[in-house]
Amino acid sequence: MMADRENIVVLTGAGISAESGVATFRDKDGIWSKFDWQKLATPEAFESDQQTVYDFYNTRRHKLRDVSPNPAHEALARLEREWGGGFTLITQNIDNLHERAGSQALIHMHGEMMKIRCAECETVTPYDDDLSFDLACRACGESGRMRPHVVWFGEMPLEMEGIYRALQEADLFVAIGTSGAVYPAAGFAAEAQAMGARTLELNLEDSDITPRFDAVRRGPAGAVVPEWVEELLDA
Ligand code: BV8
Repeated sequence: MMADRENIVVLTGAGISAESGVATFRDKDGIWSKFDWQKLATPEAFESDQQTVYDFYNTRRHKLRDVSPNPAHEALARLEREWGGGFTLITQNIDNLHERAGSQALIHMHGEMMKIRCAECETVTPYDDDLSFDLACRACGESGRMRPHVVWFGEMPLEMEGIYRALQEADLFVAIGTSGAVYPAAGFAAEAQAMGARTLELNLEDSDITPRFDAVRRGPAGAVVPEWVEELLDA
């Protein structure tokens, strides 16, 4: 019986958005099998070939207009609404499907695709249209220096303090649809476990961090997540 006052921390990765039609990164025909992350998702890439980085993110931003949250996103939003204890949702994803499903206690540790940031003054702005050199920063006026508000390789993920606080207080840590290939996110299960949390992995298949979990459930997130949430709320 899960006491209502227990604190749950959920970490999601690209696998939770796969059934919505958003490409994952390391599956068979994933994004990094077609594109070189070193040429597209690093600050150096942005400095050396800004237009190519713009094209890469504009293409993905366009695709986001044609996809919707799936039952896994909706189940997590329901859990947040109906759960009696603490609930924190950390996502590695830069899509906006969790918020569109109604999640609010949400940490986008790798940033958000539908926001842009001035590379000069760091001001972040929601923005739906294409990234281009013509864009000027509304805060400092600098033009041609707007970048996706996304954490690239080698950059510090966002809200790390809040994340480590949530991991410290977690009674249950659940990873959904992540390969456990990218740090520091891939280290969260071990950290939570070391601080006394039980750990559960919901994934289509084994990941790099499966050995870190007390329990695993295998299957597509769209089926496994609603099932798990139903059980939790009915307990
Ligand atoms: C950092 C935004 C210091 C961009 C991303 C050398 C140079 C520089 C850095 C490093 C280096 N060596 C190591 C590093 C650290 C590096 C790293 O870990 N590299 C890896 C490759 C070794 N990390 C960093 O650079 C990070 N910053 O370290 O700063 C620091 C350290 C500690 C504390 C503070 C600061 C920054 C990393 C962020 C990079 N940005 N994304 C963009 O999206 O364009 S990372 C990229 O991978 C994705 O965004 C995603 O967030 C992330 C993880 O991928 P997953 O979400 O797990 O997706 P993946 O495709 O891999 O897996 C899908 C999973 O879903 C699979 O398990 C599959 O089975 C499952 N699945 C599929 N379908 C379904 C499903 N599950 C359920 N249902 C389904 N239907």
